[in-house]
Amino acid sequence: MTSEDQWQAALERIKDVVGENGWLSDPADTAPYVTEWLKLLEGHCRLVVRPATTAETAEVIAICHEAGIPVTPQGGNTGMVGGAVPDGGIVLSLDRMSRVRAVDAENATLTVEAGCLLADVQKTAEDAGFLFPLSLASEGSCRIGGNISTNAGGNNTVRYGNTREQVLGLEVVLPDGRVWDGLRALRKNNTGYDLKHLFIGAEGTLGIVTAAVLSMVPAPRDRVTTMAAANSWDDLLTLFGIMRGRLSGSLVAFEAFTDLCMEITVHHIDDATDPFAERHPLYALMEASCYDDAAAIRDAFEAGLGEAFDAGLIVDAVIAESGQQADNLWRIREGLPEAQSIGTTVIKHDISVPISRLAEFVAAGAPLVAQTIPGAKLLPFGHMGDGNLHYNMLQPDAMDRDDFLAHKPDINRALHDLAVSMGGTFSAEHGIGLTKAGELAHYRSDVEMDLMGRVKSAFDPTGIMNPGKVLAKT
Ligand code: FAD
Ligand code: 2HG
Ligand code: ZN
Repeated sequence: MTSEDQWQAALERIKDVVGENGWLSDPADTAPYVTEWLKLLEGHCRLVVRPATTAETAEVIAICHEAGIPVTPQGGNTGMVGGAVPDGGIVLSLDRMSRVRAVDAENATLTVEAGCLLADVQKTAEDAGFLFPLSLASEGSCRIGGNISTNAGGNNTVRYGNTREQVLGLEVVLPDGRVWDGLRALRKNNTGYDLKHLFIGAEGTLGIVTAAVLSMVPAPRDRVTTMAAANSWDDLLTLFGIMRGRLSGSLVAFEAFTDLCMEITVHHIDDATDPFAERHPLYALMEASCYDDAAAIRDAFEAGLGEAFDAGLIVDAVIAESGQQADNLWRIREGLPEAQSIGTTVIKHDISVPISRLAEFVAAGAPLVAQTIPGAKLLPFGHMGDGNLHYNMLQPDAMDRDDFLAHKPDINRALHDLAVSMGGTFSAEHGIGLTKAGELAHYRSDVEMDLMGRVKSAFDPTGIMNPGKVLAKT
């Protein structure tokens, strides 16, 4: 038998395992699974496999292991770094594994399958009287297995941390088809290496997450949302310090964006309206959760904003008077990922630096962009309260798309060098995937790359799991 015959036979066995609703091969059906959300990369695969259970997933992976077929795991395919884009082999989509297996209110935990939409996980927690605090603009289409595999950040991390902080246990199909049942719902468990942390953020290179035990937090009784306008990043940084001091653990989000961001979302996104009478260079969107007295939180915000006005740090501010108004303020921020690329091309960054150096990064980054891509329009926005900025830029009016994108490696390197020189990193929340594997090898030390390579070969000695992602093909 040729290896092609062996592959063909293996693919037929996979089809038998998952049944006729569990696979797709027609290019019209597979297209959404091989094209990434950003539409910059298009992959190819022999089959999209959609198992309905962990047992089916394990059987499929055992066959792939035996035949040496590469596997690209996929959740909602909303990733920003090409991690779910296949280069041959099969796409293993978790989209049919979307059951909630258990809700334990006394333990404040949920057990869900990896294909649950993040929005459904949030709703399940809400129905049980809790909050599942992970919140991303993609929550209607990303899936919890994808969130876990990218250790997604998002908008509430100032208070609740990244996805890693919400995960207590995992069930994983290993690259040889065995199932690791680590679905423990424990908050304390010091029994050897904590294996789940290796799979969180591994971007599908070590195994397939099929289910997770997630920790819920008490549902806040209310929230207070406010937006302030400022003239400089330095002023916003000082404002953040004031608000963090006054609100302490109640501060959930501190997002920042520029006036061009405001302009493009208001222009492109339905229901996004500028709450201010005049335009300003910068805006901060802040939210606090109220577990006790909403009036006290509101007072703290008002006092903080008053202090910032008196010090000349902000020039205007609005406090939402209703949930609807709060949602409108969030609409501006959450519309940005979509709005920024309508009718133009965007080069994205996902850097983080110590919060104290964020304004310095913005100031030092601007001339680098001007030198490397004259005329590029800067569009920085993001999770200022975490020191994580999407230091994005739009195509200059006078430059065509291909010329603009040709500058990407140079501007990436310049800005990544800058972040690293400030004690920061080139990838704060989106991960490495395909597009940043070269940067990982460049910036991580030989010792780190050696250890990561050993972890990879220990879990996946034949290299079938998401090849070329995180660790570049050698
Ligand atoms: P996919 O894109 O399908 O996969 C991502 C990676 O995980 C791939 O490497 C894939 O192989 C792997 N993977 C997926 N499922 C599994 C599994 N079950 N087992 C093993 N590996 C798996 N990200 C943020 O961090 N913060 C944000 O604020 C944010 N906002 C966004 C807003 C928009 C509008 C969009 C489009 C994206 C945003 N993202 C954000 C990026 C993206 O939504 C997240 O990275 C998300 O966690 C990806 O989930 P997914 O289910 O779409 O995963
Ligand atoms: C966000 O924070 C996402 O909105 C997407 O991480 C960032 O589009 C981007 O660059
Ligand atoms: Zn982000």
